[in-house]
Amino acid sequence: MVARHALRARFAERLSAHYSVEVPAYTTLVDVTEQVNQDYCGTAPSRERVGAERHGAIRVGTPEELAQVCRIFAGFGMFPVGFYDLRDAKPTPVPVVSTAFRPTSPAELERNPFRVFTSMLAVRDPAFFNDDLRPRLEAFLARRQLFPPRLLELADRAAQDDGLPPEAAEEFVLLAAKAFALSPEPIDGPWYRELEAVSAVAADIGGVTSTHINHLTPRVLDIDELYRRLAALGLKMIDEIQGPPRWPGPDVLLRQTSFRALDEPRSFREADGTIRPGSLRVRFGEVEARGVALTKAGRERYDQALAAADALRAAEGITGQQAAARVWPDFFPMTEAALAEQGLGFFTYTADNKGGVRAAPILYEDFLPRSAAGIFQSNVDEEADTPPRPPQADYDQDWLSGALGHEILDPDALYRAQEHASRADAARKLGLAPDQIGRTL
Ligand code: OOG
Ligand code: NI
Repeated sequence: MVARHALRARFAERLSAHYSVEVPAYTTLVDVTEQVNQDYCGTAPSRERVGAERHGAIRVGTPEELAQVCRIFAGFGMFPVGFYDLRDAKPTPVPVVSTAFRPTSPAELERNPFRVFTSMLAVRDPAFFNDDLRPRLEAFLARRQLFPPRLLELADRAAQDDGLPPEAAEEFVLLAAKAFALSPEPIDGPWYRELEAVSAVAADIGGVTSTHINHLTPRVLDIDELYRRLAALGLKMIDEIQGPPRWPGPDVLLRQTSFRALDEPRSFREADGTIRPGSLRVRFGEVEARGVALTKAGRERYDQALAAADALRAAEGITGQQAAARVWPDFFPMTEAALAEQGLGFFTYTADNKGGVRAAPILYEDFLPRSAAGIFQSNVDEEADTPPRPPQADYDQDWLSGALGHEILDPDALYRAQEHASRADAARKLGLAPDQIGRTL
């Protein structure tokens, strides 16, 4: 039997191999990331894990497609965690609602933490799609088949048996990777452009008959250094780093940055039936650095810090990262110990032999809606002029769980459970009550 975690590792590897052929700059990104990680003198908790660590992003069009994605990822031991609504993103809304598929237990994350940020087009939302366009978009999406029945069948078997025999395992990984590879099919030119006028993301999802990995992101241990090295190599970094700033205190949550990929050749079928060569530039390279997972109280601080940084940035005309670095000490303590004591971050607690307790930060395994919106935005050629309007269709977390046929798990609850289990364990070893260990929940 090939266990699900091994299937997941092979799947991530295969996607990475495909993607480096499709987007050559990705190879540079991975190489430089590996150099930076090697040079990094900090204490990386698990070098093995970091070396293989990737997240991908995919985008689908319908609840049915999303339910199929959910079955495929379940075959790799990846489950929907977190709900992200990017329709009210500022300054430009993105017409999607999203979740992330990932392993959920600490042991499975350690084996291979591959995760995929997965978005579904908000077709029903009249803020984006009017009564003329919507039925045609729905009909287009209803006609396509993203995943062959055999892939779904193998996925269901892998999920049920927690793995597959070697031959079926190979077939499963192959079919899954193929389903997310870029299709050479000509694109319907007029249709693609009509959607593009509404939103580049809508065209990327609903303008073609297949889906594809939009980006594949390695994890780096020093993202500022990586940013400098990539820029020095002449890669066009489109953005400053998104998320928390570099500062002397503990890194929290997630910091990400990206670069524009080059034009990718695609052919277009025009209205008169001719096929003409063209190009699209929707796929890109992204890299991320991960820090401590924050509690609800910590997340509130984070939101306050971002708001303060926004205000400072607007007032002084400095970059978002500069502004965040200035305001950060007003909101976050300088040490991990203080993050734990103040109940702002999640930690695991381990009893040592001398009756003491060691706290270790729990890594943030999820995404940030605002950074995600920034990543979406910064990588489309020119965003259509979608005026910010409140989302109008009720795509909420419950609705998305129903569409998936699987409950969307709450990231906060997962971190809390992990912290709680470690505290209970340490307490048992030391003959104490769980709430005597570390801070009280
Ligand atoms: C997903 C964008 C979000 C991230 O890292 O926050 C994302 C997409 O572009 O489809 O991947
Ligand atoms: Ni990403």
